Amino acid sequence: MSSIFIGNKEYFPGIGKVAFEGSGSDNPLAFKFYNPEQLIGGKTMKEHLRFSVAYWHSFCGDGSDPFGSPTINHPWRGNDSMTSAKNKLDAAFEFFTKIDAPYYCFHDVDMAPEGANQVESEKNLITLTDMAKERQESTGVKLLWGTANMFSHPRYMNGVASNPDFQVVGHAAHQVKAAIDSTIKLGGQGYTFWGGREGYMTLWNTDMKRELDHIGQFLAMARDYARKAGFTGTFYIEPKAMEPSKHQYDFDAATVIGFLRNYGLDKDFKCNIEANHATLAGHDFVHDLRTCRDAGLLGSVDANRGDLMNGWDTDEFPTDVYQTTQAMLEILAMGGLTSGGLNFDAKRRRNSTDSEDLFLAHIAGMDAFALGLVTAQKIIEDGKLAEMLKARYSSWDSGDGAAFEKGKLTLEQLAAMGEKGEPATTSGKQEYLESLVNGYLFG
Ligand code: XLS
Ligand code: CA
Ligand code: CA
Repeated sequence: MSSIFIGNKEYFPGIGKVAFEGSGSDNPLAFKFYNPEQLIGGKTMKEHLRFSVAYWHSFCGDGSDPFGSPTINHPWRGNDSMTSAKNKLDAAFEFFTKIDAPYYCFHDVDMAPEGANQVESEKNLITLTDMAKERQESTGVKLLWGTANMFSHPRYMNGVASNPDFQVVGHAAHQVKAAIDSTIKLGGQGYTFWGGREGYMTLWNTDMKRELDHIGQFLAMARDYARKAGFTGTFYIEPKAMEPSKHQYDFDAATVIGFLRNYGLDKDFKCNIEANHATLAGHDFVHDLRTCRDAGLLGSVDANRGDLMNGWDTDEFPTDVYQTTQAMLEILAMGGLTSGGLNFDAKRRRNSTDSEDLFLAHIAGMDAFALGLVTAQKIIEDGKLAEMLKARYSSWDSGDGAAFEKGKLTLEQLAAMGEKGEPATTSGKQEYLESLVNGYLFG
């Protein structure tokens, strides 16, 4: 095993480049199902899956939670915040290279420490992103999307663009402009807005219509600036129902799609769907993916999963192959991801304290999505599910059903058809379909 290090130090010693060894391997630090070069329906797994590592959970998260202090020790901590940030960057690129992830995503403050004011923060960001650019060039790792963290700082406690105080919006604009500049410099394929504080706690103090108008206006300004500065990638809005706000404006995919269309943003913006956020809205992950696909607005995916027993954002690594299969079916059905990817917005558990756990967690997620991809392709090639779906709707394919779809019937004509007697009782065959899916998974 050869050492890989990006700066002067190897941060994950004893771990080499993770390779595909197949399902028979008992090496925990090998892929069992993710074989980057394997062809699935004419494209390699690597091209289909477009994996990305989230900078925040992987290199900033330390296992602390509201009840306890950190459990994970990061060996890149230095004597001051800029030294730590530079070391962390090297550790991150070492990890991306070893885990063989083609992409990463970051918030401004994940990579560069905040300064005493916005101007200093931007200076730090420029220094670190200049370094990141060099690291990208030397390793070949690319930026999937950039974003600004506009939810941690106390100035945003009442919202960002939705803040009742106009002064706050100027600060937000400064931060977004700097984050967009960095994303463009790093060749980012996307730019994400997750409105963590864009919501409200009580309607007693909230003018909802005005706040939404302000968000629409702010996003249009950000888009116009980025396009003028040469950004050709996709903007994403990431829905989330709650947490930290009681009610967030970007509640779920359907809400975001309506918002984008309402404010004329749907040509430049798409959705970035996170599995755990869909379940917080009371939907299955696949429901939000399908909603976006049907609207032509599925851009990218934050690949994680929640815990269905509780109502918060646990950001677990996605290891449920049933869910990854459903997700990959949606992605294949829309012709694959283009500028988006599968970004592991997931954190290892507080109790997963060994530094190899970061690798094991990503391997588990990458293998689960590879299995999902293989199974989804099997389902498509076999065609039985699609055939049954088509048959279920066949009464719309010809005759009066087709005339209805073409808008050629009046309500009176339709009502007359209702006099023909009771329709037949037709089974939905749900249990059979579910057993077919189990056959593709385990057969
Ligand atoms: C938080 C969100 C956040 C976005 C990026 O719940 O998932 O991490 O993905 O700001
Ligand atoms: Ca996310
Ligand atoms: Ca989340």
